Amino acid sequence: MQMGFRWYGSDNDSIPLEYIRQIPGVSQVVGAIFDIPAGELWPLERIQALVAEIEAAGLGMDVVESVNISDAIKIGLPERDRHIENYIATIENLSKCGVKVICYNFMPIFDWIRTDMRYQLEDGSYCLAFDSKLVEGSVEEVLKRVEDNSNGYLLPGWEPERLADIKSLFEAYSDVDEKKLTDNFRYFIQAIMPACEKFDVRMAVHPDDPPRSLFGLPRIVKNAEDLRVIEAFYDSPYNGFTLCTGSLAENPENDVPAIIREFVGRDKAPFIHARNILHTGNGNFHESAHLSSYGSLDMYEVIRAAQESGFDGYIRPDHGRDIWGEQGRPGYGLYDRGLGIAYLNGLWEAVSKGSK
Ligand code: CS2
Ligand code: MN
Repeated sequence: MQMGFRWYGSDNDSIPLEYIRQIPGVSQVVGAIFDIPAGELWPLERIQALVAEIEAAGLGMDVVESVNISDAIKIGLPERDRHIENYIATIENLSKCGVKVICYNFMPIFDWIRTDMRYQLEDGSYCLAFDSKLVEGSVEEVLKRVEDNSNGYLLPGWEPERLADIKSLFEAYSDVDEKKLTDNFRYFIQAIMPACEKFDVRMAVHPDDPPRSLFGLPRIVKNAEDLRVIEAFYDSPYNGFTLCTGSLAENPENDVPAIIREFVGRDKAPFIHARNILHTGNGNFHESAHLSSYGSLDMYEVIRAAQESGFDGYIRPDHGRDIWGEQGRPGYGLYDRGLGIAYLNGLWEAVSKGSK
């Protein structure tokens, strides 16, 4: 297991690499280049510069999150083939810089969605929360509501230039149902897999968050059944998953340790996001401290499932709360993710010693 920490780059992240280096057990930065639009090529020099900066701080960048998939690929527009060529060239460039895993998602239009970016918990800390009632209504109303709650930060995929065009984006998806999205996903995977094998880069799709349809848009990475369909597109360790415990657990029907056992057991999950959430009824939830007793997920069982199925990939804490007065990028502050790592390390050591 190698522990990582997501970082948005020196221009975009208030956390210095030197601090990340001081969190016990962290060897990896999960990084990305954020200013290149989906569909375009990541130039070799840009990746080299990022890796050099991370390595100078004594860390590595084996995992990139995300190389985003363009709407053209998801919708199946003619320019998808050019975007796929760029994706393949990006895989080659990443491989030249030592990258082993690409985390990505296949959600139409939006990445993860919360309705409150600064929900206060009883202990005074702040976290991200989701209230199903607040995603009812027109997309414009919902966007406005979420933006007003976003503490000045943007949710991924919520860049103003994209949102300005939200109506036409929705129109472009109007005939994309689950079947068509699945077909387009298969087309993409089958096109890039030979390059992944050649350049030794594993694809790891992140589950939809939350794992259900919103605004009438199809969602196809929600549960074990969906993962099996994706696995069958191309059965190879290079076509794998990021098992995000929080995202999957947002549907109480998902048995997260069982999903870990199944897909890690078949060597299809090179990357785990560890996060806890608390169900609050009616499909609502908020994120919580990582500790099992604070959320609906048993993190001991999560780590035990990973270890017992032979997990030797990368793991990172996913979102953390804002604590100790920090007002970080929502979900991506330093302190609570640091605490999460200390806890995950403790669980990992306890499970491994207990099984001897
Ligand atoms: C991440 C996702 O912040 C998060 O919740 O887990 O945004 C993840 O990076 C993407 O969905 C992967 O493309
Ligand atoms: Mn995640």
